[in-house]
Amino acid sequence: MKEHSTEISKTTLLWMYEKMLTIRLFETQANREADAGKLLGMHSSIGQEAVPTGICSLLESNDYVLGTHRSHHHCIAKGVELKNMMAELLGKATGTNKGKGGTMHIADINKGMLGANGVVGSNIPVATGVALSAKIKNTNQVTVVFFGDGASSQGSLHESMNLASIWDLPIIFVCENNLYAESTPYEYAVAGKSIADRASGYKIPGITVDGQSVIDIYKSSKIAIERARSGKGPTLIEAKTYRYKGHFGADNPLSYRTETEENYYKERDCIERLKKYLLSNEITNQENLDKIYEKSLESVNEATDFANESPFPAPEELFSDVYVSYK
Ligand SMILES: Cc1ncc(C[n+]2csc(CCOP(=O)(O)OP(=O)(O)O)c2C)c(N)n1
Repeated sequence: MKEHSTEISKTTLLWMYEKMLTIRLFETQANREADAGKLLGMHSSIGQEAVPTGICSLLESNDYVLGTHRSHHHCIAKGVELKNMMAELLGKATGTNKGKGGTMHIADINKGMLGANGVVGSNIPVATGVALSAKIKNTNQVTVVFFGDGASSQGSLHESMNLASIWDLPIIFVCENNLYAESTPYEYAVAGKSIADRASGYKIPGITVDGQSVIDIYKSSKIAIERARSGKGPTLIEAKTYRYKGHFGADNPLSYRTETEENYYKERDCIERLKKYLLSNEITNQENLDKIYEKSLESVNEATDFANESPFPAPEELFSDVYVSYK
């Protein structure tokens, strides 16, 4: 999905609405599958849908995205098939990674999704290398790497921002600041409080944006993507967002945060906000939004049936795909 005009077209706005809704419905269903004991260790991105949706609405299909342990929303926004994603979550042979990666290691190179990754901060230097490769090969591709506020204090980000700056690499560092790294508040763990401000030490733009507003994300990332694509170098975007659920499935009862705080963010829900915008500006009507809901739900239900009906990988597959042959 790409968009070149300054204003956001109706097509893009509706695309963003459908994407965010699909991510939420997919994750709601994935949580049900987890509750039924079919998958373990799922990190939900519910609440954070706007961040990759706004950015990916501007990317070309051959641009690259790299994610984290919490990456279902990155994958869906970049266009990975729901059927293969759900199958991967359930460890099935039809999954994006033949059922061997699971929820934290989804990748689909054909869609430009180079991988989620369970090791915090580890994809940032990988993405920097990907951007370096695009620059050397002069392919005009942009790389976007997502990470959390916890990862923002890892050395890997700082080394990567430094190299990306001196080499003017076509990369966008996107921090989804959901206020907590597991149960550690970012206000405690991030010196200086602002993650965006850290960019100034590397002479690159650092932008703070309301991560609950897909329109604000779109506008900020448009500037960053144009900068990267025109050879001017990287940008760091800090998107202030919130995960509605626990860090992962077993993180209950969330005693490290308050109901007042949760409600504050839920009242600014990204899907509801875009819906209000679309209706109050008469860009669409409720009937059309209902149709989008039905379509999204159907695609998630189809993906779930596909995943549940798919076979597990054969035992003899255990040691295949471990190493890549470059013959
Ligand atoms: C190198 C490394 N250290 C610790 C962990 C354990 N761990 C998994 S997720 C997480 C918190 C990450 O927080 P953040 O970067 O803010 O991302 P979020 O979970 O909020 O999306 C930690 C410490 C890990 N997976 N990898």
